[in-house]
Amino acid sequence: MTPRHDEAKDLSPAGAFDKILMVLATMGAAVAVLAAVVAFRGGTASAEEGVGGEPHVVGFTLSEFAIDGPSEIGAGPTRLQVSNEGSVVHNLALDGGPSTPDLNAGDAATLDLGALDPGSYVIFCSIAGHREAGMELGLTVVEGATAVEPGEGGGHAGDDVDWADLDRMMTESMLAFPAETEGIGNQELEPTILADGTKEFHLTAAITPWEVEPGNIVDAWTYNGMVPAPMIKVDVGDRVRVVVDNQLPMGTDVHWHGVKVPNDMDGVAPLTQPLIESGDTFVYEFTTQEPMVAMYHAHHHGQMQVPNGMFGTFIVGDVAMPLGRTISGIEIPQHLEVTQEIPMVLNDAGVIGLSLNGKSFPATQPYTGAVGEWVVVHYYNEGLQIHPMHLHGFPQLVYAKDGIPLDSPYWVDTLNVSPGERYSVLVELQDPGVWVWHCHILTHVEREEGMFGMVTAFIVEE
Ligand SMILES: [Cu+2]
Repeated sequence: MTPRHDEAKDLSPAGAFDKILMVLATMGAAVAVLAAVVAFRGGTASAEEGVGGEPHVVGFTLSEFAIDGPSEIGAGPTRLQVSNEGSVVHNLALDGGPSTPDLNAGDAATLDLGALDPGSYVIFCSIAGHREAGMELGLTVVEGATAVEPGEGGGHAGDDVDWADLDRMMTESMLAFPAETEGIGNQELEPTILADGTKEFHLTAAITPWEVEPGNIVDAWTYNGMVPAPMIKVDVGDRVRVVVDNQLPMGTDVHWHGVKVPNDMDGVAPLTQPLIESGDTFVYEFTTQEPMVAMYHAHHHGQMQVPNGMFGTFIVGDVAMPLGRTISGIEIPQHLEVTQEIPMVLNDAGVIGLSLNGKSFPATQPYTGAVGEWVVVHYYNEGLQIHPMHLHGFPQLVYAKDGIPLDSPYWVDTLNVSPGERYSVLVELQDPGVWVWHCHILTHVEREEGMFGMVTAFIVEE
């Protein structure tokens, strides 16, 4: 096998069908149906036996988070025709071999694997977290085989789509909510008050087990063993001291995202401080200057440490709400009691994957309240993708962006939150019921096996 890297635009006869699928996807066709159609197509993917040294051409499709295609192919020169039918960037790599470039949604490429010897291979998507989320497929290369068998594990083959089974899996997955798991994130961290009034907090960074969904316990990278990390709440004007003990196998640092701090406290090793080596400690110290809805996370190898769990919320004082004002004809009471302040931390990668506050549905926390209550939600996106967060039933009044009060607050039913952003919203629980609350990128919440990921619900009582 002499693997080599090759790239080409989609020239396959299946290209037109791919486009129809894309249109269906953007029209918001039911995810389960789409997944089944994609799987059907995967099962009958074009495969041509090499003639006169011509390579086999084998089709594979990528989506969130599956690789659809044959699991068995013949030995010899092999070329994979790879198309991304998902909604985010994917690629396809042979373990220990070549990879396609990163493919945007709708893109395609050819991956030339050279002459494959008989044996077992693994192909996967190397985008952080995607392999762990299910984008991995075993590929058996068989001597003398001339026909490509449809995939066994990658979806339903041909006419065998069991629609009733898809219905059953979706229903069962939804009725499993809420499911208990070990560990709760965002627990408020109590400071030690020093003689001069300084609030001292202790964070220990380490790899610790974290149950993302029932039975799925991952090696998370955590502060004090929880995901999201402990919530730190201080007042404006507080002297804050945070002692960071690094028990990770590698260096780290902590960036106070959104908090105004001196440059040497900004947490960007090696530019503003030395790297906190494995086994070392570092002390951050600063005085808070203004109300802020902020967060903290690793900066060093953030692409790995943050999605794996090293993120937390950091609240300074109270950000002003537009009380007594009329927004788009709706009057906000001058005197309203906020009964809950909910941190909603979004993630989509690393070992944690698609999650709300470190948990994947049905292990996400349900929220409860009574008709007439007002609640505040602070969204934080610590992931790598955008997430349009949709709350059924009640409009959300966006009153602060990145902790900065808006001169013109506005109502939404879906709020797009990009990586690094924070939004603060005020919600009145107006009607009783189970009101689902989820990311509206449908592949972030549903897959063929049912509901998962970025979904929870507000359960409102009379
Ligand atoms: Cu999303």
